Amino acid sequence: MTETKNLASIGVVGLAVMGSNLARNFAHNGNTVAVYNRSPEKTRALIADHGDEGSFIPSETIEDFVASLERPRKAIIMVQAGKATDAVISQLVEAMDEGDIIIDGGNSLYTDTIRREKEVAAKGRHFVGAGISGGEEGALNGPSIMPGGPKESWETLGPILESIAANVDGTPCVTHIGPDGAGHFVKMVHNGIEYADMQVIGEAYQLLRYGLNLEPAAIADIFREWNQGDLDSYLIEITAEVLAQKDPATGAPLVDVILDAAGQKGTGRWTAINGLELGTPVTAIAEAVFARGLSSATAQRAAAQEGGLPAGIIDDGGVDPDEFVEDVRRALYASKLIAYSQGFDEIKAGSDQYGWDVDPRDLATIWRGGCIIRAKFLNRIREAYDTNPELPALILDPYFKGELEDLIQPWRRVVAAATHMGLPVPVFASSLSYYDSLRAERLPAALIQGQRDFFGAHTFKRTDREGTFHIEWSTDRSLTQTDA
Ligand code: NBP
Repeated sequence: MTETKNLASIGVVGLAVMGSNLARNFAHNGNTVAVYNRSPEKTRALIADHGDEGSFIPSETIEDFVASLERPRKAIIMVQAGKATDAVISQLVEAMDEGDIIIDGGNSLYTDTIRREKEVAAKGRHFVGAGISGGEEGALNGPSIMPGGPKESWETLGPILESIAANVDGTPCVTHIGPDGAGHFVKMVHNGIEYADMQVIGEAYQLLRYGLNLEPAAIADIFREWNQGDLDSYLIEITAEVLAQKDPATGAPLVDVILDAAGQKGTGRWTAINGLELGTPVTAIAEAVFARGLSSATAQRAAAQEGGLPAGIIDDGGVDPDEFVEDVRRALYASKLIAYSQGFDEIKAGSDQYGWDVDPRDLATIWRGGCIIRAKFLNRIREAYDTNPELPALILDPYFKGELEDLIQPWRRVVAAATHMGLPVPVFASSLSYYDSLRAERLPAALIQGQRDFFGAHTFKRTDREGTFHIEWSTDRSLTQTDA
């Protein structure tokens, strides 16, 4: 291919589920798209099945692919995260020229993105790690896109990414998040929030199903109704669809024939690990990741059931069924609020640590469409950060504080009832404990500091005076100031 031919404004490398749909989305929106996949069959299949949907330039070598791009060349990598991404980056760096832009649209770990940007920049090319959310459907019809990387690259890339992103109230669901790994970091936390959001929906289902003994179809109706109010979101909407679905093989409710062992690909786990590393409690997200892990420990669960672990006295929690449905809705809403509040805390902590200057308003804006956690509720989050960009915690926003006035009592009732019913609600319960910890005037951390000083002379601070202190525990138990 020579450069006198029509050139593509953007290229996509990797034409599996995400890449092929993204390439079609670019083409549908008037862009000429260069496409390349390691195995040429996928490239040929894309052109055979969808070549008439827009302007594609297929290539079967990376060199031809690069030659088919207009300058500065812009190529989005949509291959498996990890080694495959590194391999494709090396090939592109080799084939491209100074000033060209390599975009990694996969679910890469943000620390890999930071490393890659340095390596690619050292070779005179630009590198942008961009989180892309929305799965297959989003990639085709409009995802939410979270690009990091240098600001100059955003100026070149912005218009083309805006052309394919989801759009809410005239605003595209894409913006420059911040330098180097900021985009992938934010996408990671987005996925962590998604884990928590799915788990709280699961816990609500569990309570209605096994606490109130409602059938899946009846619970589907409840979720449909919930989707008309504060909980209006993509995840609640699809939950109703899944619960209403019958198994084509047996006619039983589909949810009853699906093995209850949840899979995961790692982004939730990264969010939890990162929360631990930053010292930011993302308990709702971590509990959701652990809940998936526990569900998949099928052998251990079977042994626990066979072993007949004592359940204690189980009862119906003394609940009125109608009131309980509404209580569960409120407990779900409250726990979800905690998950988002913690997720935004983690983003702030990461942004501070790496100097990214991420604006929480941008996230609340671009997550309103295209992505899996899209929800009406994000408008409220945007308003909260619009009013006070320096909010110490999302739940301290006056609107959400007002909501919590209505949510707190039902939330307590539901956690108590779940305990009576013997039903697990790890995120509902841990989120309530987090909330009570945040509000508590005194925490048992004082006792822990005393213990640490006892066994390890780790010292402690006092409430009544400045300085660092130690008790001579093994001798006369006198007080010494260690920093005097
Ligand atoms: P996969 O993650 O399943 O990756 C398959 C693609 O990677 C194929 O094009 C394959 O080429 C290519 N590839 C591999 Br594997 N090793 C390669 C190598 N060494 N060199 C060149 N190409 C290689 O694809 P996906 O599900 O479309 O996801 C793409 C990216 O988007 C991933 O990072 C994923 O985490 C992320 N993502 C996925 C979703 C989703 O809903 N699926 C959502 C959001 C983000 P081949 O055809 O020659 O084997």
